[in-house]
Amino acid sequence: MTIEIVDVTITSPGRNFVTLKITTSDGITGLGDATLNGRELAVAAYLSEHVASMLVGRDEDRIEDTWQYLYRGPYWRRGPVTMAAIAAVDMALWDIKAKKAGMPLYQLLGGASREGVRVYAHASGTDYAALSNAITGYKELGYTAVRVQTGVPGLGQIYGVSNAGPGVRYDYEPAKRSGARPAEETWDTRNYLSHMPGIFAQIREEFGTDLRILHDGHHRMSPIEAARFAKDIEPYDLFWLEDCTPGEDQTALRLVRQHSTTPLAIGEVFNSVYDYQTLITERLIDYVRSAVTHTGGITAMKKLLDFAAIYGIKSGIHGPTDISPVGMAAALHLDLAIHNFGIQEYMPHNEKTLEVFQTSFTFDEGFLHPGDLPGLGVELDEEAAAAHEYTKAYLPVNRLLDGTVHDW
Ligand code: CS2
Ligand code: MG
Repeated sequence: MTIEIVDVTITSPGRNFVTLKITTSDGITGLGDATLNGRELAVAAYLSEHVASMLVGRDEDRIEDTWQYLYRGPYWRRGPVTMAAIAAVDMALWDIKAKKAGMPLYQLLGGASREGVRVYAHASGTDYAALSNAITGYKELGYTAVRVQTGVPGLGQIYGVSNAGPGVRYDYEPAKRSGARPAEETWDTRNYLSHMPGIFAQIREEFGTDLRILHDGHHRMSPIEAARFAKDIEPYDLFWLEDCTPGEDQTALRLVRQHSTTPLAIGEVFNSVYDYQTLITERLIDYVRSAVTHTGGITAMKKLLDFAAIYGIKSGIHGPTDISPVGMAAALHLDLAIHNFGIQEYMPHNEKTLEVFQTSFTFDEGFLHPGDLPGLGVELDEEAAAAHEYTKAYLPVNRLLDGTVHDW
């Protein structure tokens, strides 16, 4: 059998998604997520204009060869656009292979290594009271781990904080349909560094020590600020501090490690194993944060996580709403199968998205399971997808109080 049809679907049920669908000469279909938040059309064009014609006529079973063909063939390599495109092809081919085998994908990856996949929710609030209310809501839903983000006095809207009011919120979508250019937010690290340790102290005081607490620094601290912050929050026993400083400056994490034992997670903006090479071989991180969608797919992600396992580093796969249900399903199959699983991020998609993507993964008491349908277990309703037209959306740009552009 061979690859016969390659389709790219762009849909926007509340936010933009790019989905690749491959159909074989025997009519078997596979899906891949190619969503790159704020740059969706770049990946869609890369797939439609440059990759699709390379795939038609190829043997769909030759997944590794196709991956190498798409990675080395174009000469230019790595980067978020290329690796999201390769990821979508890879996911779709694994989906097809598992459907042909009549088994859920995790069975082809070695079978289940656990009963379920522990997930963490996003609890946020403009102040501690709103954050506390959100944490309580997620605990009541059965979550055993929450990421906590809160407003900072003196600053307006900042990353990660839903200002839609207290309680369980699944509707924080950072990409804004802001017209020709991104919305702008203002940031001050000094306010943040002095405010946050008290928030963690209040959380531990109110919720005790069992709850796993995660926090995302979102690239905004300098290495020495990250070292200070990681040291200041050590007493609050975080499950991880994420993106404490821009991770592409890999050796900067040596400074953070010298000052703190707070576990570190990095990598959601990375797209290849080479972005992690120093971080992993020097054990400068504890969790690999990449999404299957942004790192070249299941083939590449399995290799990356097996490499990390040698150094005692675990998975913490990225799972915000800008990873589609297809990308989330791919993550869950890997999460269930690998030995060095850490935790899975889970921001549930909205109802409209779940009308477009029919999923089979299930949530129970803080754990997800990918389900046992053959393949990834997700199908795309193309008619429903067509009802939601693409609308340009940008992630915000961050500036310091003096107007200097900063990491968002
Ligand atoms: C965040 C993401 O989930 C996270 O850890 O860093 O929500 C990130 O802001 C978005 O994926 C950007 O599109
Ligand atoms: Mg993050």
